[in-house]
Amino acid sequence: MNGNAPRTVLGALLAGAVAAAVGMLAGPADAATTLGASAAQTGRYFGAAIAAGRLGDATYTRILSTEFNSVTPENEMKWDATEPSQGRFTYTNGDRILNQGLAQGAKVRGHALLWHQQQPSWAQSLSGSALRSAAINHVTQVATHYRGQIYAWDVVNEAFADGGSGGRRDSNLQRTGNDWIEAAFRAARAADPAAKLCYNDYNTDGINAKSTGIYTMVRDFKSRGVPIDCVGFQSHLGTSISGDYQANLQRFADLGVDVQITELDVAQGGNQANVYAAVTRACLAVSRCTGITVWGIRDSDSWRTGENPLLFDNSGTKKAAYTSVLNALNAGGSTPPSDPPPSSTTPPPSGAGCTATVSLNSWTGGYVATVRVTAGSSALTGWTVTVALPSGSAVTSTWSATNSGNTFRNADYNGQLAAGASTEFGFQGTGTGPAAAPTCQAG
Ligand code: G2I
Repeated sequence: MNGNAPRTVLGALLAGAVAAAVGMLAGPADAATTLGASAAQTGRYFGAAIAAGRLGDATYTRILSTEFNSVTPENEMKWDATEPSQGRFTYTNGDRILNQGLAQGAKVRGHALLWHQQQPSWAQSLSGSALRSAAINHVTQVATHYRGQIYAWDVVNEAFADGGSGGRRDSNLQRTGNDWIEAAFRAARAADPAAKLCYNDYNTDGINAKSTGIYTMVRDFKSRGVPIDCVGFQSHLGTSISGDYQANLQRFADLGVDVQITELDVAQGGNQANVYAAVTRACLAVSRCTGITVWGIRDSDSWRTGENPLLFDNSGTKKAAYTSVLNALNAGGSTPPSDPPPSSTTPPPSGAGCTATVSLNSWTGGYVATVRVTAGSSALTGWTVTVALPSGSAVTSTWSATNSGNTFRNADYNGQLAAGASTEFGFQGTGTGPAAAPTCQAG
């Protein structure tokens, strides 16, 4: 018995020391210990660009799944990757990124539908209307493949010129006509009404000629009802940050779009941790800044070879910049407004036959309607939905149904519904969308 006494005392001392250490490490009750969890405390995400080719690296995937609640494919959803020859689409690597994101409960940012770089060679050799229709088809096909699964798409990337002009960059896409950007946004909206649609660019990290050119375009789009929901600020930064970084984000947010930091990396130098913290604080201070993405995980994963611009070193160890970002996130900030619930109407009580509900994604001058058809107490072999459209509204495109004016019939593949089962179709229209519940008839 006596022999046990010293061990008991030692055990008690050890237990006390461990408890004290745990208490110190735990910190304030609401301090989260990963980037994603900490950002989520204010309703934001913290993401990383990831590469399909690195998903077999255990250190990489451990950090990815622990720290990040959003992912962006670094290259896998670009035009050259998804449509290597015209009309032949390959989604293997894009799908790997998507599935990794979904499996870990992360948002997936799509990047990028149209860009003057990383075009397949067949597209580089096109021009004029052939290029325009190939580009719009590309947007439609890729956004349709990922329909319903992408949080936000970079629909158009880097279309503005550097320097003082504030104008568009010359490119094969620009030479198809100045309206190529809005055509791309409209096609993306029709293909995936649930995704937020972003314009994304670099050297826009303050109020300057380039960011003002983009600001003017976004303001014009909002005033004419071109569907745009967000602007991405890549934020590939050097050793300092512009004093009006936050003010620049705010002026875009004030136009009625979300803003996102989409490709953050910062040259390593004495200031790296401070610059990272300043960007984080700026996003947190702007209520419509919905999240931050860093462009890679470890320094060795970065496109900026030798600049060590990321939050983890080559061996996957957290850097000072990591700690400064986590602390800034844990200090809290404004809360993004939650998305307005889609306006929806109440279905009539269900019996035999069917019911339909509609939800709207509207902008000035247009809308996308998603209609959910639900079978009543008996199975259906077909359905017809009639939607009352206000005067001045016309249907311009329909998917997963055929229409004649405001009457929609099931497509070949979604007419048969078991009792109580549902399907969806959608349409895009001009003017304002339906305000009353649609009617649904079996057959
Ligand atoms: O350039 C940095 C970023 C600027 N904003 C748009 C981003 O999409 C862009 O990302 C980079 C990727 O990080 C690089 O990984 O885009 C580059 C292409 O412009 C990517 O580089 C390419 C190489 O140029 C190719 O040779 C290589 O085959 O990555 C490809 C896949 O590893």
